[in-house]
Amino acid sequence: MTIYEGSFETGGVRFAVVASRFNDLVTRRLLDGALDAFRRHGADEDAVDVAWVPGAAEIPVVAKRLAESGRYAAVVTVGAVIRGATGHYDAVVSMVAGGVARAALDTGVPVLFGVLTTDTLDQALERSGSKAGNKGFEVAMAAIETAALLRGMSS
Ligand code: INI
Repeated sequence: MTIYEGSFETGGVRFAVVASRFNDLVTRRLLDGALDAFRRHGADEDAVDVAWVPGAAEIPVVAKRLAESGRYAAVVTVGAVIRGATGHYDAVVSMVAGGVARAALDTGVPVLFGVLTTDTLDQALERSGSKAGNKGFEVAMAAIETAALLRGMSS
């Protein structure tokens, strides 16, 4: 029996993060969490590139471009879609969730979903470094693990 399992070794590969500026009070904290996870697991600062997009709806096209470049073992996305008073919420959530999944499946490169979808700003702040952890840190860990798993499967 063969069991494939990832590890939390970054192994000298490169990662990219796509971060959206909309609600950047939240998304900067998610980005910091992601960068902290990469750094604490041995990735050099130079091994991680960051691309800023205007809003979560723009994440998929940029994540796909980075994934298909062949330069990155995984691409992490961070964003914050907050229901608030906007009628945009459902459209933006569906664009970003479907687009991120497609970017991963179309390229074969893990594209991790670190976009918070919450009813309120407080809920988003809770998930970006206060009492409910930091989603950016979590998805970067998942990126490291999935990249290591794929490396193991192809060696
Ligand atoms: N983009 C977000 O990242 N978060 C939001 O909460 C949001 N709301 O509420 O509208 C949002 N809208 C902008 C959208 O992502 C695009 O940038 C815009 O529609 C242009 O395509």
